[in-house]
Amino acid sequence: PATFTWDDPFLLDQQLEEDERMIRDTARAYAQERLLPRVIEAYAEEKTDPSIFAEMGELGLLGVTVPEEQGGIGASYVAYGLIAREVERVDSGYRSMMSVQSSLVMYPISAYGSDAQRQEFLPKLASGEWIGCFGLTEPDAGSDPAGMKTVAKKTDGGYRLNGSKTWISNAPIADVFVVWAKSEAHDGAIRGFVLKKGTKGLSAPKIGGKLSLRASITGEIVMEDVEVGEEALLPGVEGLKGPFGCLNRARYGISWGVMGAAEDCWHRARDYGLDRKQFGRPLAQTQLYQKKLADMMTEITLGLQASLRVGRLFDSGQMAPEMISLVKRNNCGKALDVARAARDMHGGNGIQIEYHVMRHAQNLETVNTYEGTHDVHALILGRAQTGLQAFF
Ligand code: TGC
Ligand code: FAD
Repeated sequence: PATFTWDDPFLLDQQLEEDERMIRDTARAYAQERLLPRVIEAYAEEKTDPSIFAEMGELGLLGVTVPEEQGGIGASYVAYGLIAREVERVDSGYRSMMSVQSSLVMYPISAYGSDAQRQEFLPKLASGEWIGCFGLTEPDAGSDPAGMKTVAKKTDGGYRLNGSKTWISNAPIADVFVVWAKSEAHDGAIRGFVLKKGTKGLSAPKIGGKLSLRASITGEIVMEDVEVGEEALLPGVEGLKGPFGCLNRARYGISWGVMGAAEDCWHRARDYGLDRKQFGRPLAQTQLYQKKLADMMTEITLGLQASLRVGRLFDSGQMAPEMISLVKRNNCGKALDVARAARDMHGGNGIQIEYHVMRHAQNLETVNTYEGTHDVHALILGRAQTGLQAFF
């Protein structure tokens, strides 16, 4: 029989293409060498470093699936997932910064934008010179974005937007705002608009006091009579399928990302159990500790294999959104279980920031909630198999 590789049980590495491995290695080196050393201070002080976007851009880690002629590198969805895994191995907030820029800002401009919008925005978003954000959620419309109140009214030569978005990643430091609004000129259909920082009536105050995702800044988007020209409208899509098309990509990336955070917790728990002795033996030599490590190894191995499969289906044009609900939901839930167990296995040290595991657990609370909560994805999967929708 072949030798068992404990940290890659199903030989995932072997299933990757050479260019995917190279992108993965670039992301891993950057995350470990440049992000890990600053995460404790960033998290403790709730400080977001905007220069991270330019650093990622320089390495080609932003918008990797965007075609080359539009400013991306035309890489596979598997490569995008591998980047998310490496960045989130350090912190979910850093992955959030990357995935909003890539899937929620560059993707809609690439897929639904005009040539002029692509030329104006994509190169600067790919280099990280400009930071983007995505406004869908509102104070009274979270799981049910169809209930949004933000409106765009037709003016001579453009639109006037009014409304507010909340819980928006990157918003307070953003240069580019992709926002979704009900457009009166399109029979009240949901349309996307690309707004620029500095436009009169547009502001993005920070939301403070988060006990999760503290390395990633979050804010509101307030629009008070924001006047834009026709060129701000994303011409290529109408209806909720616009924002959902972006969410499919971001949710898929999250399914990989959370496995990276879970792997970090698993490896740290294993190392801790090998070092720490109680009752005259390493913790890792007790049955309960080994059972927890076995559960972690199992869920992470299955979760990564599932995300790889969905990524390959994405790349071959066979992705169905329900596949993504399945892996987003399950991998987030399992990663949260792994992080909480790792916290417990570190004993008192587990609550200390230097041991990293509680930070991951706190972050994963957000990741389990955003981009469709664990239960909302259950309802999507329930509807898919019964034909009955149970949302309302
Ligand atoms: P429903 O009737 O199901 O669909 C309305 C229209 O949308 C189409 N559609 C999709 N298209 C593409 N991909 C998908 N995944 C799609 N899901 C639905 C659908 O075909 C239909 O099109 P059409 O042409 O027939 O009109 O819509 P519903 O109103 O019943 O919604 C159901 C529900 C609950 C599943 C949905 O609203 C939902 O997913 N809610 C969760 C909201 C959410 O995920 N918000 C995320 C906000 S962004 C965010 O969190 C970013 S955090 C990023 C970070 O920091 O990393
Ligand atoms: P609610 O929808 O009010 O849900 C509350 C609870 O009720 C949940 O448990 C939910 O599962 C449950 N529930 C809701 N409906 C049903 C139902 N029909 N049946 C059973 N249970 C139900 N949004 C953006 O647009 N852009 C961003 O960049 C962004 N970044 C975020 C960053 C952070 C740090 C956070 C916390 C959120 C972010 N969000 C963003 C918002 C996020 O997508 C929403 O928080 C999420 O969609 C849930 O909406 P809600 O908070 O309004 O909760």
